Amino acid sequence: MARAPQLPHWYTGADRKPTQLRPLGSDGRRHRISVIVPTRNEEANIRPVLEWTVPYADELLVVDGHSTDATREIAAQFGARVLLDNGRGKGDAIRVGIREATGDILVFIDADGSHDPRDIPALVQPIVDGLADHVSGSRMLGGSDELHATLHQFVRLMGSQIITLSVNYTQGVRLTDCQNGFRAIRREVALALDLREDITTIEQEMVIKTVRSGYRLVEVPTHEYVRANGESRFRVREVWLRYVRSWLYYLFLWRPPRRQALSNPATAVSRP
Ligand SMILES: Nc1nc2c(ncn2[C@@H]2O[C@H](COP(=O)(O)OP(=O)(O)O)[C@@H](O)[C@H]2O)c(=O)[nH]1
Ligand SMILES: [Mg+2]
Repeated sequence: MARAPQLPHWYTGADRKPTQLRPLGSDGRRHRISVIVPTRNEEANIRPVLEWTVPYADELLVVDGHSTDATREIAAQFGARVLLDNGRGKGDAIRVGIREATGDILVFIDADGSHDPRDIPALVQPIVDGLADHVSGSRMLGGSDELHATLHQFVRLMGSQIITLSVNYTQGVRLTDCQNGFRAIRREVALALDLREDITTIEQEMVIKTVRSGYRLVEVPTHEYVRANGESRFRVREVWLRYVRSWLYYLFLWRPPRRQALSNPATAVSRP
């Protein structure tokens, strides 16, 4: 007999109260939040994630990687606009989401239960308050249940730390996590970054391009929970070369385009 799906820890644990999102900027502008959820065969995980995400989303986009299970049907039941990626990976899905979203603030959250939707206000608030253009959840500040247990996870953590250190030392910043999938970003900025990566390397692409373009990147602690059911498709041995190539390319060879309308991010945030 099939086992009943596990609920994510944050859903059942009574650790914290839900937090409120205040979408009204200091200039009186009401920001619109689009939450983008990349999915691939997440029928066992997606319900609690969407249930607790819906209250924060003016628009909910599920960008699906051609799931062969009921993921898309479940997403539609939660009122999500369901789109398909082009079959190239999670980065592809994120780029589709950025292109299709209509909100001025985009939030990315995984569908596997690794991220607690109640952290969404903490990610969005610095943008609403005009203090950041891009807010990344940090597993180093918030803790991770997925990065420490096995040798594979340890290798992944070490790689991620080396990349973060290199960004810090070359760019004069003090980041702790360049590869988390839980983040919020102004849509204008996400478009201006002209993202190209097809797989999870898009996370470090977003962070490095944000810093090198001079946009304001802020980190907030977000805890990473173990995926509620099933297994991650991430395999270090399959993707490490793509990670190394994109890391070195965006950090040393890529040239940030001249910023035009966005040259004063503070003004851009408060524009009606
Ligand atoms: N649309 C889409 N989503 C994907 C793809 N691969 C993974 N995802 C989703 O991206 C999120 C993170 O994937 P996961 O396998 O947990 O990787 P990890 O968290 O980096 O170990 C989950 O919500 C997945 O369902 C893909 O090819 N297309
Ligand atoms: Mg995961």
